[in-house]
Amino acid sequence: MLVVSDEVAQALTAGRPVVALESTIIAHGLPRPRNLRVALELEALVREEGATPATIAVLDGRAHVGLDEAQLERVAQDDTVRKLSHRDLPLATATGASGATTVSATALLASRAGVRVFATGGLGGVHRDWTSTQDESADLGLLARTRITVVCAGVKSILDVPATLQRLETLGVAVAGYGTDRFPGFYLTDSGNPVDWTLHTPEEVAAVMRAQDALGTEDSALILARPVSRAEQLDPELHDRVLHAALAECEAKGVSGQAVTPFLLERLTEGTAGASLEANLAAVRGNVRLAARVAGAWVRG
Ligand code: PSU
Ligand code: MN
Repeated sequence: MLVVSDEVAQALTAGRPVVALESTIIAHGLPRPRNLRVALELEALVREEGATPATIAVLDGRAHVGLDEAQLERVAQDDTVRKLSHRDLPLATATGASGATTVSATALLASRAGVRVFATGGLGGVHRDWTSTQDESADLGLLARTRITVVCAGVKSILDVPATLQRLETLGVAVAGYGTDRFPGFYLTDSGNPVDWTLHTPEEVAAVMRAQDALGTEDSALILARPVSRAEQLDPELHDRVLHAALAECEAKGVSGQAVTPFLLERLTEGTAGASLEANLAAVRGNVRLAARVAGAWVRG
């Protein structure tokens, strides 16, 4: 059921660096037709840094680790491609469905295939209306029991960031800022929250990964939070204004479950005339490059 592409399998066997990439951001997080160009660009960035990209998705009931261009096109363009979190994987594979994988499903499949480093934009987390909806992304629980390093720009700013950080602490997931002691805010350089640990080089990150294994604690993740630069971030005032309108609209329209995150991301793109999209892409590009360097340091041991 797990189909590892020849290119990814060869890289893993030869001990070359591999970076897992998620597909939900492509299928449901970015507008078309830009999403396909971004998917190809992210893979090219991984290669430029000397690593092999492994974009992950489920196609016709088969979980793929490493997609070719035609498969990436399907993920980006096919309306029947669902959004799959890890709980959906057995349902999708057994019924022959196709779907893009969220952070939780991507991390699970990457780790099963032996890929240790994964890059994305922002993690899912605790939604702001948690007390009434109990909407907490499945990303958090899965990362508490999966040995993978996720390079991200923090958690999506549409969320309750302090509550998400608290949940990560409770769940025992390691979190470190990359070159910063502030937890990044996805579109924003700083979420307004501190982070307890700061790492400065890919080699230092790889050393933490080795320490996780050496200590033999439960198989949890390492979250490496890399901020988007101040020059590339979304204007914080514009961000707050548009987000508050989007959250109100989400509630008024009764959007719930898996639809919440794509709805809010789309409203932010529209409400900022594309500025949030550019900040999102700047964050993802930087994360992908850093993940490739971390994967390099990891395999060099
Ligand atoms: N990061 C982005 N854009 C996205 C996502 C992350 O820059 O679209 C996706 C990830 O796949 C993440 C998902 O796992 O949003 C979270 O969705 P939910 O809140 O429904 O768990
Ligand atoms: Mn959710």
